[in-house]
Amino acid sequence: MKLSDSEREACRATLARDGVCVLPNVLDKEQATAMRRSLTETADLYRQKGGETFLPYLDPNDRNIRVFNLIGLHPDFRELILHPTAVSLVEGLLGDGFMISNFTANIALPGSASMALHADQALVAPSPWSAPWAINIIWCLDDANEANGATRYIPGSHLWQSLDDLPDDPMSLTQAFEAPVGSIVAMDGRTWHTSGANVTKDKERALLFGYYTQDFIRPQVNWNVLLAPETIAALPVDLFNKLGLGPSANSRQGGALLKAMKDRQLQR
Ligand SMILES: O=C(O)CCC(=O)C(=O)O
Repeated sequence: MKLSDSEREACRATLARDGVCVLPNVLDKEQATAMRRSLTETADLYRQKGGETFLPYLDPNDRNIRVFNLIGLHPDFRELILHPTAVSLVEGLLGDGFMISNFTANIALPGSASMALHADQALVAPSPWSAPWAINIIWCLDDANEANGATRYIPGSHLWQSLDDLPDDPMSLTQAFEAPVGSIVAMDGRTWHTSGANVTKDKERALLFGYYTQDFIRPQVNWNVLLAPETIAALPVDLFNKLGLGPSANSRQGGALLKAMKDRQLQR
């Protein structure tokens, strides 16, 4: 699905107002089912090789299955992270100099409970959080709703600039998003949120979290270390660059500044 100008504008307006915007039908049923299958296979294989999918520092019990390093573990996720609709939303908020900071999955099984409330931008940059420097693109590989533990967020909390702006009982302000399988949910990196509790008997909730930041922020993972050399060697050039694997690192703003200075000198 390619976003029309009016869809992009509507999403941008909702994101600016609430800090979250749901966009349905980005993947059709068949694509979402295939991606869900890839996720299950990836999680199973990761565990078979000795990887741990329960992370006690994140989740209160083992009913959340966490899969990190999706980029390294399956080619489908290498493609998904630069899906044109996702990129268009990311660029709408951050501009085209964004980098890929992380790509992870959280499958909330029946009985899973909420993690700690947090904002992802606050995890990677000091306050004040006065501009959007990060965004999550959440892929819904199952229907997501309040009962099965859809992400809970606080509408408008992306405008809070520091911990001082948090109210006394922020959890009471959270609401779950509702999004059918195949949707993406764009979430401003400053939006305070947490995983919901899955109180169903038998409904799983698989979400993927593509996390993108401005290029002056160090990614959450070190892709050079995390990805196998043969994976890096086979990456398409756009993904290679957006993972920051090329030789130049934090030089984009500097390049623009030097050019501006030169232009000024030429005018004298
Ligand atoms: O699974 C969720 O709904 C939220 C996950 C999350 O916020 C995180 O892993 O940082």
